[in-house]
Amino acid sequence: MELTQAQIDTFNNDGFLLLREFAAPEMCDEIRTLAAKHLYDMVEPIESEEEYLQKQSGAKTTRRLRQVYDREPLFAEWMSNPKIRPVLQQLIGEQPVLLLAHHNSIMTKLPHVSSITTWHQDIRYWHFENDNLLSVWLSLGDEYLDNGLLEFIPGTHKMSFTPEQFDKNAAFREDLPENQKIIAKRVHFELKKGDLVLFHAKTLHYANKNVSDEPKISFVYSLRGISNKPIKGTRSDAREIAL
Ligand SMILES: O=C(O)CCC(=O)C(=O)O
Repeated sequence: MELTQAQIDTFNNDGFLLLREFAAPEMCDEIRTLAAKHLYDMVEPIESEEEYLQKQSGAKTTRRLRQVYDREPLFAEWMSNPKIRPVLQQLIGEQPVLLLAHHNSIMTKLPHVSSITTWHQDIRYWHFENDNLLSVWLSLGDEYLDNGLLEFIPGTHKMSFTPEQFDKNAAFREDLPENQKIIAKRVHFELKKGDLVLFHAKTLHYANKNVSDEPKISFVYSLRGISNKPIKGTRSDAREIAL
């Protein structure tokens, strides 16, 4: 598959691009079934809600299965899917490289116990020579506002912010009037099984808690352009796979 120039322009202008019905529903079901088993068995490494909220608590509510590339052959197959390669190449402008240190995850928002994912740029904890970085989000079921749908603020990947616009956890502060004007431009689009969202690592995004009765489960992985090297000695300087 190849993108049209209009789709490339949308990604470059907005910092995200939606591709409907990209992945086969049967594959999504298979991934979801395998993921549900890892979630149910709480197979480590896991990011918990308590860790995300920096709470000292013995309880552990799963928020994300980490390091999914090595968990199941089907997960690795999806992350190196040949159909998406030309799309990645078009958006990144050079050979894409899978980052196993970042967003190598199956995200979940469990009903009633999940938290809000505050406005943030993924790049906040990443360390590369430049920001030619993106993530691929695959919806494994219905995603809508009540179960924690992703929301984006168009154009924020091209904006410059001051450190004061973020809190100590690098979340974009909602209490500042200048930030509120930016947040007012938020957009969302409901997702169905197999839909894909590609988004730039600097695009501000957010997801509400899940107040529905079903878990929201999505697959997300990240890539860099081959010339955009990780900074030595940082968390980003880890195992990668050139596609
Ligand atoms: O909570 C979600 O579903 C979104 C997750 C997210 O944006 C992130 O981990 O960067």
